[in-house]
Amino acid sequence: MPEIILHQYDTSPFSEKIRICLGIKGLAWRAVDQPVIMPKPDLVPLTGGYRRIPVLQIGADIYCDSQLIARELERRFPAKPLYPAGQAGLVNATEQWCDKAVFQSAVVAIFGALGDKVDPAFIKDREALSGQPFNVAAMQALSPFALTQLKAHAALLAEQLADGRAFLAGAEPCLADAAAYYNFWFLRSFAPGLADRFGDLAGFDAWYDRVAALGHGSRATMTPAEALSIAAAADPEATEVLASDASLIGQTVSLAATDYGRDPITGTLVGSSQFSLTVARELPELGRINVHVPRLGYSLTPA
Ligand SMILES: N[C@@H](CCC(=O)N[C@@H](CS)C(=O)NCC(=O)O)C(=O)O
Repeated sequence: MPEIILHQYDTSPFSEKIRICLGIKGLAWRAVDQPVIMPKPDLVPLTGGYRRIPVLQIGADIYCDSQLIARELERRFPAKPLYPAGQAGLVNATEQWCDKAVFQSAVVAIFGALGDKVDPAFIKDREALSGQPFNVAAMQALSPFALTQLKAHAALLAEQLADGRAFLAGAEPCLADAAAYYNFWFLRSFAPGLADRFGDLAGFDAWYDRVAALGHGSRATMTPAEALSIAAAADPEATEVLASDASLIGQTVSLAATDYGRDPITGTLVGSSQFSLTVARELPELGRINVHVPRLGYSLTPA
């Protein structure tokens, strides 16, 4: 079985979501630490342009976006399900909610609280990422409001836990817990004083501690050079194709996130499902690499 390689950095909240998923499944994996800001010379050759974190690598298959990474981990390692039977709707809705609305409130609350301590190089990088000003002064002004929003999100989670269940979907943890947890982990890691304010939400802190205690599975490290050589030595897995996409297969296309970090990934469309799109890229130093993105939130443009 090829190794699970996660391109990540320790302070990345979306990486924490996936690290908790790896903990839920009790998997062994290796972390390749990537830079927090551009350039990312050991990541971009693998992804073909995508710069966001995390990225999952299994051999010569590269999975972009935590949404698809969670789904791929489930496909390959179904034990200890991230999407428990009968709960997929709840899990997917919770993930969308937390990755968008809760994350946006967390960013404003945290960076507003950090204020002048935010590194100017980081600000410049994130402006390039989003195509918008990273306005710390505006975030400072909005931070108290963002905190009230975060607390209201936390209250919705506490409401779900009110019957005494251990985790959001019942007795066992799943992706809903990982997705709900990581924004509050982000807050506690970067603005610990702010996170103290959730203690009055019955059950919330105990749930947070239970998710934290799940851990990250069995983690080891890998150098970027080793990850690249593993990709070079491997062949991508066979891909499926949706009948409705058959006419596009074999065409050169660009795939890009539609929210931020829209750098296109250009290659030959070789795979599609309801949930993913796959392009093949041929590189002299790496051979063939298949890059997979989620369908939801990504555009496909004939190149
Ligand atoms: N929808 C993406 C969002 C990923 C994301 O925003 N990641 C942040 C780090 S947590 C990022 O890539 N920031 C810019 C960077 O690290 O270059 C996902 O779920 O993976």
